[in-house]
Amino acid sequence: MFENVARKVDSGNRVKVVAFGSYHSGKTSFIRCVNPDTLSTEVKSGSGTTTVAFDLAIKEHNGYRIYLFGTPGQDRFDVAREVVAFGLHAAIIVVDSTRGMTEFEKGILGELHANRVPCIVLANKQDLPGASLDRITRDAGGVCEVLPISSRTGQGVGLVLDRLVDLVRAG
Ligand SMILES: Nc1nc2c(ncn2[C@@H]2O[C@H](COP(=O)(O)OP(=O)(O)O)[C@@H](O)[C@H]2O)c(=O)[nH]1
Ligand SMILES: [Mg+2]
Repeated sequence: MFENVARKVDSGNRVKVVAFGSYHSGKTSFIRCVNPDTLSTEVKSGSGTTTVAFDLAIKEHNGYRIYLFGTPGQDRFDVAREVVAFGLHAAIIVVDSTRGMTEFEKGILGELHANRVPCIVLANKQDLPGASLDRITRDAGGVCEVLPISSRTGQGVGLVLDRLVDLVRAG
């Protein structure tokens, strides 16, 4: 899925970041936390809502213009994920820290790592009892940085943007 990775930033300092993660890990919430004006495509599903295309937040940060895309987490949307991921500079994997990394999330992390895509794992939902940062760090297997966040309270979100810019700058 990651054959088309952008290694350079254009003259407008535009950076494409794509958020992955299983169903209900908090991708849409994180992207809304970055920019509350986020455009989303959600439909009613069961007792809640689910993303059927992608979310997009645009955020100026440290001299860069970050385009943050969210992908649908369900298995059957693999083609949509591939389309949204095209030409990305960096990726984040949003994980629900109360359930640990899913096999799907571990698979995406492995694929990102194999293709040398700069990546951060976000241990989301740190505000909930039962959230474990250690477990997510173990699950990630030391292949990339793991940052604790809460998309509900906003904890850690600014640092994620700092680190993404650092990763892209480092190439
Ligand atoms: N307590 C808590 N709930 C969260 C957090 N992030 C997301 N949620 C909730 O988890 C559910 C799924 O979130 P959503 O952003 O739609 O997940 P997505 O399927 O990955 O886009 C929603 O009910 C959110 O309100 C968080 O950091 N803390
Ligand atoms: Mg969503």
